[in-house]
Formats: sequence, C-alpha cells, structure tokens
Amino acid sequence: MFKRILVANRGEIALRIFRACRELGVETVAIFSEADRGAAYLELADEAYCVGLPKAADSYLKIDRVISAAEIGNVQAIHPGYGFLAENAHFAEICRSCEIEFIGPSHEAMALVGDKNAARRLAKEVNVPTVPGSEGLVEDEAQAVSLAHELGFPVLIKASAGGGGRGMRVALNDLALKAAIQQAQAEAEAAFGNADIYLEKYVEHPRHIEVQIIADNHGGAVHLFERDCTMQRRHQKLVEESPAPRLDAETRQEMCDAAVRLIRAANYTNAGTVEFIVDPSGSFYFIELNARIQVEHPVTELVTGIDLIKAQLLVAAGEKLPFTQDDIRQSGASIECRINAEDPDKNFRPTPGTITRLRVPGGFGVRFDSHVHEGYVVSPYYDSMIGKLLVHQPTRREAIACMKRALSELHVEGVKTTIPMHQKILDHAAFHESRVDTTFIERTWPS
Ligand code: MV4
Repeated sequence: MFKRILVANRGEIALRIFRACRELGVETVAIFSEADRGAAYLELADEAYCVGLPKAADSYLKIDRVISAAEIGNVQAIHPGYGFLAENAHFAEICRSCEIEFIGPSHEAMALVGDKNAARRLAKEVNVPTVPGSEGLVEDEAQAVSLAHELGFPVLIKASAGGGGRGMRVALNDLALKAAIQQAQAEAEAAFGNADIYLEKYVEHPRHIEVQIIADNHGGAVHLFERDCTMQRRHQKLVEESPAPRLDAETRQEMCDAAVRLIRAANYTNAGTVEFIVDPSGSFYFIELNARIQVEHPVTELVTGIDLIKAQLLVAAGEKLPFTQDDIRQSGASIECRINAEDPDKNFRPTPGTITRLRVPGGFGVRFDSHVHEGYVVSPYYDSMIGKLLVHQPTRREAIACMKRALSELHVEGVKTTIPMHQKILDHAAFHESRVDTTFIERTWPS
C-alpha cells in the first residue's frame, strides 16, 4: 500500500478520502485554494498546500501546481476525487511521467472512454446494447437527415467529447436537425476543442440506471450492482438509490454483465460507472462510461458493504481486488439525498453564505457525508453541495421512512437548501411507486 498520497480535491470528497486513508494507515497531503484556506476538513489531512486563488481554474485545475504539491509533499499517488482533474487524461498521463500513481484508470483507458463515439463503438463490438443511431461520427448534413428518416424523429445530436448531458441537442424535424448539427459542432469545438458529433434516436421518458464497476491490474473485474439516478434536474442528480426499483432480476443481471464486458474490452481499471438509460418498455442502452468515483458511490457502499475508496487505493497500489463477484451481494435498500446550498424556489440558484446553525441527523442506518459545520462559509466559487444524506434499511419502504425522519432532523440555517424539495419528493406518490422518468422534477414542479 502507498505510504502517502495527495488528494487533488476539496470538500466532502476530500474528507471522504482522508478518512479512508487514515484507516488504511496512508498519510495524506491536501491541497487548497485561498477560498478554502483554514477549512476544518483540512485538519484531517496530515499536511496541506495552497495551490492558488479561489477560482478552480486558478488552483484545483492547475496541473503544474498540483504536481508541484505532490513533489513537495513527497507522495506516491494522487487521488483526484470527482470533478476538477478527475477525468483529465492529460493529467493522468503527466502523473505517470512524473512516476506518481494516478488513482483511477490508465490515461489510455480514460482517453478511450472519454471519446463517447469510441466508447459506443466498443460497446457494440462486445454486444452491449446501444441506442440505434449513426455508425460512428456524423460527417455531413445529408447523411444525418437520411439517418434521422430511417430512425424516425426525435433524434439526439451528441458531442463525442461531451458527456453528462453537455453538448446534447434534440431535433424534431429536418430543418431543426440541420440547425442542431451546426450548433452542436460549434459548441463542441468551443467547449472541448473537438467538433465531432454522432447521432442517436432520442429515447423518450427514460430512467437513468448506472452500474458501479471496479477492476484491478490482474484481470479481476467486478460490478457492484446498480444505482437508479432518475431523480434529477438539468443533469444534476438529486436523489439516488440502490437497488433500482422496478428493475427485474434478469434485466439487472444483463446490465451488470454488460457493464463488466465493456470495462474488460476497454482495459479499464480502478473504479468507474457504466451509465445506461432504460426506456419505458424496460430495454436498456449504454450511454457512457464515467472514469471516476462518483458523488453517489456511498449508495453502493451501503448495499454492498464495500468501501470503494479503499478498494480504489488497493487496486492503484497494484494489489488484487480483495473480493470476487460471488462475494458481492446487494443487501437491503439505500437512498441518498444531495443537500445543496440552493434555493429551490428561485430556480435552484446557489445560496452562498455562512451556515449559522447545523443539526446533523444520526441514528440507525443514517450516514451524513459532509465537510460543513456551524460557522462554515459556503463559497460561491464551487459546487453548491454541502453534504450527502444517506440511509440504509432492509427494504425500500423502510429506507424512505428513515430518510424522511433523517431529513426532519437535519437543520441548516443561514443558507437556503434543497432539504424542503427532498421532503416533497419523499412524500410524492410517484416516488413511492417509482413511476418516474428523468423529466419528473421539471414536469411536477415547473420552473
Ligand atoms: C440520451 C437520452 C435519450 N436518448 N440519449 C443525458 C446525460 C448523458 N449521460 C446522456 N443523457 C441522455 N442521453 C438518447 N439517445 C436522454 C438523456 C438524458 C438523461 C440521461 C440520464 C439522466 C438524466 C437525463 C436527463 C435528460 C436526458
């Protein structure tokens, strides 16, 4: 195992990694921006270095400074967390050339899955279902129009360098399609420096189900079952759960097997998430492979009992996975509510400011992953998530009751939060019955 690692992140995920490291006897080096200087969670690292000004582009995203901190801190590895540099293949490659282990997939595998068109082609090769659409990239308008006629409208234009809903455009007819192609190409070129696009049939009213995977460098590759992340708004997940409700055992098995086939074909190692959409008839389609530990990973930890951060460190250190597929069981039901400093009544506008009062819930089956405390100042510079409230119970019904109880205990004053919205979701019959799709939030509570 590593003696010492650097955590190239902030907030709750940095804290999550410090804690796992402490249990493993691994020393930690933190980095922080001027906005995070003096933050309490940094006390749980062994050492901390400032890497620049509050804006992420001037600190957490500055590769040279992160690498300098790693050199000065004398670490063997870097954990990138999620966001920031986590899916930057260039950064992973620089880590390798500096002989620092990047705790994630190889830069080659990361670059492969970061190319959404390449990932889609690979999925097809190994019989992982993909949405009907273009064979490779869309080269010109005429080709796209004729394909759209074959598939039927609506169709979706996706940027090959996009992902997570960025650079996506729906088209309902020929004219709109031609415009969408121009716009998508221009946007993708501006945002990613890559104008490549591909086309898919637009799957209406989908559910979003993702499979957690992890693989080692010795041929070990397993899934840790699925998470249902359908409850989202504008590609920001709000509630995640496992097992996915309304997923039959056979489809679950097929999805999880498909996910493992794909990561094996990609030579993918370390933790990752294979995203699918499931249409109203129950057919599932591969969408993308996320090359990072995700915000919602604790949902999977609760139902499997496996510490994913420790597993990431083990695998990155060259060890074998300490479990096989047969050791992994999905037990009980887990739900996560993302607690954001946002005002749901004002279009989810972030509400930076000081937390003047905080009461954290506890009790049986409750976990609160958070770096905040009374007096903490929520910065306008970063993501507005201030914590993740999770529950684990024998059944989904009990998990919902437990989450409602835990939400009622959680008090945050000083900043508006998404807590009242979560209470409304947890009280909604459609959520209880899980008769929802990715448009539920916007349809149920317009604007
Ligand atoms: C789709 C789709 C419908 N049809 N692809 C959005 C995020 C990105 N990972 C893929 N996404 C989608 N791709 C086809 N062919 C609908 C979505 C989508 C979505 C997917 C997962 C979770 C939430 C979503 C919200 C809107 C659209």
